[in-house]
Amino acid sequence: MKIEAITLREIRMPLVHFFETSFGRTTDRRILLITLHTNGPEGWGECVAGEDPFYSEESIDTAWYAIERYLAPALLGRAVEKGADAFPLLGKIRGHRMAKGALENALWDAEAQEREVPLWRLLGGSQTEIPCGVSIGIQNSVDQLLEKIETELSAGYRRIKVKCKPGWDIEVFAKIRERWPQILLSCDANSAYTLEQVEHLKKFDQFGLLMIEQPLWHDDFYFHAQLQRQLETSICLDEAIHSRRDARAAIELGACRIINIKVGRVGGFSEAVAVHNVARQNNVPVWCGGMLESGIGRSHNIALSTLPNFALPGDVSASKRYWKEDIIEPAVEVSSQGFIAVPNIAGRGFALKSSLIDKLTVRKQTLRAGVSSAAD
Ligand code: OSB
Ligand code: MG
Repeated sequence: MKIEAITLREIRMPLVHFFETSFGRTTDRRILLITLHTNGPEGWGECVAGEDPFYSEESIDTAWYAIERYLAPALLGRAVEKGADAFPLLGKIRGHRMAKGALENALWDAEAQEREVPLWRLLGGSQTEIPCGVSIGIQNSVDQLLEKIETELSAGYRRIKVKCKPGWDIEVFAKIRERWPQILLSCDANSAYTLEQVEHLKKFDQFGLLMIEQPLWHDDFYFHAQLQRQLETSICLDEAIHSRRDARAAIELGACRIINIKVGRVGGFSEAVAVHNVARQNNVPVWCGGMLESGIGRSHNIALSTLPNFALPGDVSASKRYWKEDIIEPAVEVSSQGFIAVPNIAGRGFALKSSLIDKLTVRKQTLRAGVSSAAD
């Protein structure tokens, strides 16, 4: 396939309910979508960078810049065979993994169409249905949170993850456990604590949590390893893992017993599969994280979740939890048992709602081989 043009596009989508983490509240999403135009099929990718550089150093604006200025020019005009060919072509540019991931995933998306195989098969997946959990943000009140948990449990979700931070943790877990002593429950701190709070974090052990996600600094393994030695609850790393090498270092240091894989955070499908493989060789289970994706990112997360070591329910959930109307057809649905049935059709398995995408687009730019830049 020859990469002839790359379109960057920003869409705006209001969330059906705000999403709050220890680093802030999101009510409207600004999402960067990539279209990779080849001489064959057209591949789509979603950049999972947030509106602001709070989860990681990337944001939609830094991703746009990196793609326009450096990443797209490294791909345009190139003849490539497969999705995995993108990563080495982008290797000279440091960081910007979410921007790279959007491009690489678009190429995998095109490759799956060209080969007429489901994307999940191309990635090496084997699970035909994937277990789903939900991530529930910090709410205005504990009662509101309990109500949300009730709704998600009756919808069939198999694991509840609640966001936490100092002041929204022990008391909240106690209330949840009082009502649901047995459910699979985990928490995600998004780096809200320091090692000075170890005595406080030890109190989390009494709640039988499946894991505590990224309790300490976003870029740390060493102090997580110290913390893990003092906790019964398993630590799961999210923010800190960017590569297969990070995964190996974190596992060998004892910094975590579980890994959350987000395909954007590690720079695309190739590295996500590699992180999965390292974890598998070390008997560390993984699960697929989410970044409030639109249907394109969601369909790519579903494909990735079919790999064998995705052993725990992920944060990949139904479109309707986020969007009034998703940009794919059909929308992602979850069964009453809490599973997504993986579509056994070529490509990403979900069609695009092109006119809706056009309606939501606020900014668009197409870059062509040999042409410096053209805003449409
Ligand atoms: O840490 O997993 C996280 C959303 C935005 C940024 C970081 C995280 C999250 C989530 C949401 O937990 C997961 C989802 O998309 O449902
Ligand atoms: Mg997380």
